[in-house]
Amino acid sequence: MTTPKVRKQKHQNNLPKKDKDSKVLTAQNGGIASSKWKYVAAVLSGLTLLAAAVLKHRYGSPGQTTFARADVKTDELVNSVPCSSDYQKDPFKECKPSFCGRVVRDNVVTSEEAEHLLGVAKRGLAYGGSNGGASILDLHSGALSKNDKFINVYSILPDGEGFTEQDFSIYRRVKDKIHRAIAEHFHVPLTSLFLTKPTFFSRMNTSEAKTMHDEYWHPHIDRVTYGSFFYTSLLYLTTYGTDFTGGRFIFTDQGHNMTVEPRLGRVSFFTSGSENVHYVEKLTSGVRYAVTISFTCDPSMAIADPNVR
Ligand SMILES: O=C(O)CCC(=O)C(=O)O
Repeated sequence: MTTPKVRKQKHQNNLPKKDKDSKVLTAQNGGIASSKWKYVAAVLSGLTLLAAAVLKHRYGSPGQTTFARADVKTDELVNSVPCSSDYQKDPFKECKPSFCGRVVRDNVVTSEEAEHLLGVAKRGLAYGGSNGGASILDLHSGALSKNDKFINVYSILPDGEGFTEQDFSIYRRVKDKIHRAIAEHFHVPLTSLFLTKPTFFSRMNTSEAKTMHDEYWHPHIDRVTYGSFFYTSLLYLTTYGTDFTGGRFIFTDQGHNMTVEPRLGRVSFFTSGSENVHYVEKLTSGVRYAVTISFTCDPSMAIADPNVR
C-alpha cells in the first residue's frame, strides 16, 4: 500500500514528455506571466471596487435600496408589501389594514410646523435627557428621559416655563394632518382610527447606551413593542447628512433593506405589523430629532389630544 505522498511522486515521474516540458517552461516564464496577470487583476478589482462605491453612493449597497433620499423632496413615495397575518384575529374590520406598506411624504407638514416642533423638543428635553444615546419626551403623559430613568416633566417645570397653547395647537394640527394622510392612504374612515400612546419626541446622539432604552438600533415590530399600534407615523425634525450621520431608518425586508433618510418635515407612515420590521442605524455624528405619532383601530386604546397644563 502506498501513502498519498508516494503516489504523488510516482504520478509526476510518469508524466508524458510534453507535460514535463510544459511544466519546465511555466516555471521559467512564470515570473513575467504571473506579474502581468496580477497587474490586470489588480486593475480590474480596483475598477470593480470603484463602480461598487459609485453605485452604493447613488443607489445604496447591494441588498439595500434607498427608498427616500434626504436630498430629494418628494410629494409621495409608496412601497407596498404583503400584510403579515398579524391582523387576522382583530375585529375592527373597516379600520385594520386591508393592504400594507410604507409611505413617505414631504408635503403633509410645513417646514414652519416642523421647525416649531423641533423647538418644542429641544426646550422640553433641556429639562432632562438620558445619559445614553436616546432620550424621549411624551407631551401626553409628561414622561421625560432623565439620566437613567424617566421623570414627569409637568412636575418639574418651574412656574411660567414649559409649553404654550401655541405649542399644543401646532402639535394637534400636525397630528390631525398625519391622521388624515394615513386614513386616506389606507382607505380607513377617519372616525375609526384613533390616536394612541405612546406618542413621543425622540432625540438620538452618539453617546454610548447606558440602559436598554438607549438601544434604538434593534430590529423590532411596533405592534409587539407598543401593543396598540396599527399604523405608525414618524415626523422627522432634522435631516440626515446635514444635522447627523448614521441614524437612517431601515425596513429589514427579507434579503433586501429599504432605507428612509430623515429630512426636516418628512412624514413616514406604515402599517405596524411584522410586515414592517425596522430599526434605526446607530448615529455616527450629530443629533437626530423626530416625533412618533401613532394610531390604533381599538377604541379602548385611544387617547385624547394633549393640552396645555
Ligand atoms: O425614529 C425613528 O425613525 C424610528 C424609531 C423607532 O423605530 C421606534 O421608536 O420604535
